[in-house]
Amino acid sequence: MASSDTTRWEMREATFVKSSALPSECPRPDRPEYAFIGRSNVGKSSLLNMLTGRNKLAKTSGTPGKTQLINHFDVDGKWYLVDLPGFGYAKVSKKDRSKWMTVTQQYLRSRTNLMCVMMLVDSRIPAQKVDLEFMAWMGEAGLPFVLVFTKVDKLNKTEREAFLPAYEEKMLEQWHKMPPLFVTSGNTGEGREEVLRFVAATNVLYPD
Ligand SMILES: Nc1nc2c(ncn2[C@@H]2O[C@H](COP(=O)(O)OP(=O)(O)O)[C@@H](O)[C@H]2O)c(=O)[nH]1
Ligand SMILES: [Mg+2]
Repeated sequence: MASSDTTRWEMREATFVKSSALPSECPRPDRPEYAFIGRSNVGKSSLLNMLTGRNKLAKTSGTPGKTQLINHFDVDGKWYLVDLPGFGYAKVSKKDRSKWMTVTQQYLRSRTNLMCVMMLVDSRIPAQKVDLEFMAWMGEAGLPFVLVFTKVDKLNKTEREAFLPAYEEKMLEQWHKMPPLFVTSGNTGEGREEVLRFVAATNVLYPD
């Protein structure tokens, strides 16, 4: 029953499934899927590790722009977490950036099992044009997404009170209302329960 399933949010085991260069190489879309997207270095791999409680599941790195593949992780044999290549890294050539955009948009459009995109943004950085443009594209494509603020452990008290209203103000120039949002830290585990509860509640909507 849906109502009881949403109370079971804790996950047991996450395992790496495969890395794909193209959407056509991805695992069969036979279970609900959640994709992490965001600029290089925003903390995608760290968040994935934090959620799954496995420090080295996704490779994290101080060198941005490293993940160039679509990485699928299975959670409890029930759903997929997907770590997508980061975008917007200054040192990546224009050609590589447009290749990234093509592959990513193809992936997002073709995954029939994609429940929601998790758009990661760094809580220390003001709303970025590339991020806002990408969200606009998702809106037009009819792709549901949530906002996940990362690295909140790096904020002092004043910054912590200010970042969300500032981001909302910028985003509401473009949107009527805010999407669901989560405030997280890969370092402290903040936001883990909220994100996993959201996934559990959304998994219930997956057609059998
Ligand atoms: N303090 C802090 N550092 C983080 C957090 N998440 C990621 N980082 C650091 O930010 C850098 C990029 O993280 P990574 O997960 O590889 O980003 P990705 O490129 O989006 O996958 C690494 O040096 C991480 O240690 C966080 O929540 N808090
Ligand atoms: Mg990464």
